[in-house]
Amino acid sequence: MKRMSNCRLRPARICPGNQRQGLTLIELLVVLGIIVTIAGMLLFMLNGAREESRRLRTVAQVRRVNQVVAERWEEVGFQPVQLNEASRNVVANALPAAKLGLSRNLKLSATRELQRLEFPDRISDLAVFPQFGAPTPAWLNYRLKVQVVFGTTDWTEILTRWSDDHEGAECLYLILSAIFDEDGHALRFFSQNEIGDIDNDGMPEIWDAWGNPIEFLRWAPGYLSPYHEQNGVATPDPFDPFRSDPRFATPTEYFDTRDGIKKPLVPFNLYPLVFSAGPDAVYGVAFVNEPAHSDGGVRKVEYANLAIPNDPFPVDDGDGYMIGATGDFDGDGVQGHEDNIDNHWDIR
Ligand SMILES: [Ca+2]
Ligand SMILES: [Ca+2]
Ligand SMILES: [Ca+2]
Ligand SMILES: [Ca+2]
Repeated sequence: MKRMSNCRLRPARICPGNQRQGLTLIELLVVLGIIVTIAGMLLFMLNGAREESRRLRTVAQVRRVNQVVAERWEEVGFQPVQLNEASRNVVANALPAAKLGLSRNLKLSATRELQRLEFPDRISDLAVFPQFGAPTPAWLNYRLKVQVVFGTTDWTEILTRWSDDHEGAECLYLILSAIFDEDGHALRFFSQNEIGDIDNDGMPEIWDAWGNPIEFLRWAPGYLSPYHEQNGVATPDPFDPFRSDPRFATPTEYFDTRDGIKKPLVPFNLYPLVFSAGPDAVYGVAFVNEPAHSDGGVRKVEYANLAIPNDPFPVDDGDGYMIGATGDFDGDGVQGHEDNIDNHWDIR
């Protein structure tokens, strides 16, 4: 009885027993439309949440890497250095008035050499024996690990197999595998699914939450950040307390990517750069070998190594870019670095 009376009040089509049953096509389409819209919104929210969780995971990874690297960076940079025999002879043969300055300058070069050996960021840092100082235990250890990975001590063979794609990320993997505390090496902070080999050359990298290698540059003088004011007067190189780098007296020029103007370069504070390409998988940083750039857009810039050994402050690559400079290198109109996650901007 109750059902009958209800039915009179309702539209005819939803009552059983009436002639028209079900929905009209238009109504069906409207309902479907609403369902699709709601599903789309849910999916959008879910995707947003998933992207946010990836971002947070990657920030945590970069923070972990940075903790390990920063601690070691200070240790290495402030370590007292001894001059090798060749350098001592150079000082001994110098004019008395020049001895002190020369000795400080050579010690600065020795410190930078130490930074290079302890923080390799390219294959050549490990393939070529140091020209300026002696090999360090950490450097020999990295070499040994490379030999184990490739199963040979023949570096000619290693160099045919170890590709320079993502070499910074691969060196970072080696660095973390060789830094120990009382509980073990620093790689233990990363699970198996955070480590992979994206370029299939046998040498692993640490992957961000989007499955791309976390890249590494020991010196990134072109990278603009709160650490890199590019003003050696206000924020000088902390490892050069006597300002013995000759450019303090006679600055060379560098290309300021902010305004495109060449300016006098006075050596400034440099800090290692650890960075994820972010959701767009594009690094947009000069030097990094990006697969997306393989058709000529690769920005591979070398550190200068001419008059000053291991000079971290090259002027530019002839195209106006210093190592670490950012830009739209694949020319698609998007600055690839803007969604990156790094240890300069994102974990302070
Ligand atoms: Ca590689
Ligand atoms: Ca690899
Ligand atoms: Ca990016
Ligand atoms: Ca781009």
